[in-house]
Amino acid sequence: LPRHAFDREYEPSPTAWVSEQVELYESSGGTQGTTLRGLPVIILTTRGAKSGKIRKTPLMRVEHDGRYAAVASLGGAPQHPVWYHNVVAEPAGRAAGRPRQARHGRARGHRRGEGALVGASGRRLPDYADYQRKTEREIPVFVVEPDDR
Ligand code: F42
Repeated sequence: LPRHAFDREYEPSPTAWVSEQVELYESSGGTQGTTLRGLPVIILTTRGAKSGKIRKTPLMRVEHDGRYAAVASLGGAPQHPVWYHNVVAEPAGRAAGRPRQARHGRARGHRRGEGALVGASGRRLPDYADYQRKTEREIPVFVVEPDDR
């Protein structure tokens, strides 16, 4: 889809600090709003499984073998974030990741029980290990492939 098609159907997150981060990231061409508590983020774009609206979700930029791992942690909440279901329904999303360079990627399929990736992200971003301990569900991890690979 051309970029304007995404933008026309874009529905900002109802969570103000989240939609403000996306707004800042995009209006600055990926030079501001690039971190959360000092750690880099990506902006994952999905289509709402029910509404068909374009949703943009900041996520931690967990790098793994030149790819990103999108971790559906939601702070260790008992349920998956809504964007998880959007990715399952339509795996081809987009991710803008690098400041200045605006790398886009595609989420290609999700992998359950991705022990290695959760381990890797857990080491890099210790919060994820804490989140996993908080919840009964297995926190899903998606592999987000940059387009330039
Ligand atoms: N969340 C994470 O899970 N992992 C992270 O690593 C992470 C990092 C992060 C960094 C910066 C930042 O600003 C936020 C970060 N977050 C992270 C939070 C993340 O951006 C999301 O806010 C969070 O994961 C919650 O995602 P969510 O999809 O559950 O969002 C809710 C609040 C939401 O927007 N809901 C919408 C709504 O209107 O209530 C619906 C969105 C939607 O896709 N709806 C579907 C549709 O079809 O449009 C269907 C809804 C249905 O009924 O099924």
